[in-house]
Amino acid sequence: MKSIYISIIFIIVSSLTGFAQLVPSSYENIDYLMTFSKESSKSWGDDDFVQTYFFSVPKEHVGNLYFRVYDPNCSGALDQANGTFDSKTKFSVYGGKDAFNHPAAKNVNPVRGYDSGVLLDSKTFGNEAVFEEKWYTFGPFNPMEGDVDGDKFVFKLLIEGQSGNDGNGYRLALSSESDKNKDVEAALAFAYEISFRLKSDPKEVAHFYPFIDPDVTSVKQNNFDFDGNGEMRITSVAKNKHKIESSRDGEWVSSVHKIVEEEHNLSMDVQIIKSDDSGNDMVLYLQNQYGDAIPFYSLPQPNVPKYKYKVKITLEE
Ligand SMILES: [Ca+2]
Ligand SMILES: [Ca+2]
Ligand SMILES: [Ca+2]
Repeated sequence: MKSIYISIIFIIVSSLTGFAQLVPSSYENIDYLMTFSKESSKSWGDDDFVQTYFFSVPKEHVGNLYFRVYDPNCSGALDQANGTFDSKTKFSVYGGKDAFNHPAAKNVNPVRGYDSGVLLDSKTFGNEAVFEEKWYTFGPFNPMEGDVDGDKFVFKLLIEGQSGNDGNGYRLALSSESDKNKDVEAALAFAYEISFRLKSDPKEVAHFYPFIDPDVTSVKQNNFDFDGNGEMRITSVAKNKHKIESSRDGEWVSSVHKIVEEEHNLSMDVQIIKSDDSGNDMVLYLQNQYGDAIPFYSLPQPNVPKYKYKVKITLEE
């Protein structure tokens, strides 16, 4: 009885605090997404000055949708100054045919067609103090304005560094209300490449949750500009803190890791562990054996993966 009672309390507390469509999520344990403007050197930690995020909503959802951005301006505590804050960042919401399904939309680089679909709304932010550590809301949108993908509608948010050379730190949320973050049931946030700021405290481990489809036999992880600042590893049902290659300042590195059947249809946990309290912005993406990028969900699917000892069952002696 006591355990049932505790479970009920846990569910209530989770529903109040566990915003499923907040990016970064509490599971990821990073401070902010980080997008630099075009005149910045890539060695500040952003390789292409464009971040793409997707939000999928079940077709049966009824009611308006809102996309919200926390601290959209580039001027203040969450942002990275390079000289004075003189950068512009454009936030755009896309729906309609091909917003998600165009192959370029899922490319890790802003190749031709990355901005596919119908532009529903956009706004460019500079160093306006009025947006400092405040939420800005796009919408309302009708779910049917999204790109049809099976039993879901998918929307795309593009965050593009424009003129200037500073880094814009921000958070994103999908919400069913305009003035606060309220989850849309069973909606998911995901991206194919993430450009982000790690927490300063080296005791805080960052986590990313790539989802492994049944046809994946190996993954190639690629990371940029970790500054040789610690180590990276993968945990899954079959990998126990498996160490992976991590990058130095301004460089890309990659490493390939075999996938076993037990890891299919689950998220893996890519962990980043810093060795000191320096500020650090970097980029991460994974590819399957065909070179296609693998989605990171802001929530692990179906939950945080744990290594299982003796996961391999051998039928013969
Ligand atoms: Ca500047
Ligand atoms: Ca900002
Ligand atoms: Ca860095």
